[in-house]
Amino acid sequence: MRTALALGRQALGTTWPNPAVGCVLVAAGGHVAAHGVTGAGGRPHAETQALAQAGNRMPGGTAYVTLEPCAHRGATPSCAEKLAEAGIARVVVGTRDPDPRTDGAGAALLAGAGVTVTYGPHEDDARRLHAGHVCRVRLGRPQVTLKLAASLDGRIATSTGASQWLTGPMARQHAHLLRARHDAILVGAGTALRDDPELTCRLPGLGDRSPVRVVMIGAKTPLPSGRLVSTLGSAPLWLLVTAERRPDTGELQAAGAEVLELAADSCGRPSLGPALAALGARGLTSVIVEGGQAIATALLRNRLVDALVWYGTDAIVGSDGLAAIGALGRTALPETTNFRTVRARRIGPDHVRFLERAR
Ligand code: AOF
Ligand code: ZN
Repeated sequence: MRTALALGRQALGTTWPNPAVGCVLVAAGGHVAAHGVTGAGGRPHAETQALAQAGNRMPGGTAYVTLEPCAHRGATPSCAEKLAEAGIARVVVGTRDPDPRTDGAGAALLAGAGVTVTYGPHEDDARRLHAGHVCRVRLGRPQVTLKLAASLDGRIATSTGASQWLTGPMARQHAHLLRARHDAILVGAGTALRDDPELTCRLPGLGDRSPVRVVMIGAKTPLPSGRLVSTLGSAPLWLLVTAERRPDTGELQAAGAEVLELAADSCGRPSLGPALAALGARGLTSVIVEGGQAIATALLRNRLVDALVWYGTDAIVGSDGLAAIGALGRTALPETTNFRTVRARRIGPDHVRFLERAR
């Protein structure tokens, strides 16, 4: 199961609108007969690929699958049917698939065919691997992870706005890996203008793993230009705009950017809830938010952040620097304990903490 989870994790960011499932097939004799992982764009499913590799070696064998095998038939039989047909005796499932076409029906189909089905081990890891898929199925929006790089005192820039070199090269490479493992990256137009970022994954060998770049356009913020536009050939660019700003986007659309029109909030920006729902409807299962302060604060205020990746440096900037998070208007202390650290480690001279929303 750990191998299957690792396979799934490697495919994160490449399989949307489908989950990144990993599968390991062990033949009756106890040796690994095949591996499979969901294909780019979501098809073929992991089990299909593994079964094709295993040929006729599976009677009496065991399948380890990170997500409950699907029960729905498309052009081909469901994965649950295929596993049973291959003569597999036992299927070990990481976590249940909430997709209404499966949601227990995959396991039931297997059990009905005489296959033993068990859940776990490592169910927590399987849930984490498929959190984006589960979020999209249950809430209709992608899982939202907020990435921040802040000083010891929680500042993301000095009073002059200098922020680019806050964390060291190792933390920055790690952040590029995060980009590769998410379906999309979301920033506000202010950040796009100030930093002129590419928002691509530039790790050696992972150049083709850049996520969809999504920019939230406010009532007055300038439209993206510079690197986001010049790199349109290497990664998609989606613009979230209100009806009011839509007429401004013709040129960018002609250059290949996609424009999603949304209802405006009270400040004339696209409303966050509907914006995320629109991204979910387009198939995105996970987005990583990379700034700036306004969008991070608005997402937190609306309780739309599911996870945090918080890079910390040993620098002290002072209260004249820019705070990572703006005013939230929270007064009662219990309200402020929203996240818990699930993992933390050093990364070069810096630290990284992974936090999840405490349910
Ligand atoms: C599996 N194995 O590797 C994946 C599964 O549009 P379709 O027909 O490809 O079905 C998509 C659904 O299949 C998706 O919502 C999820 O429930 C499941 N994904 N299932 O058995 C896989 N990726
Ligand atoms: Zn399937």
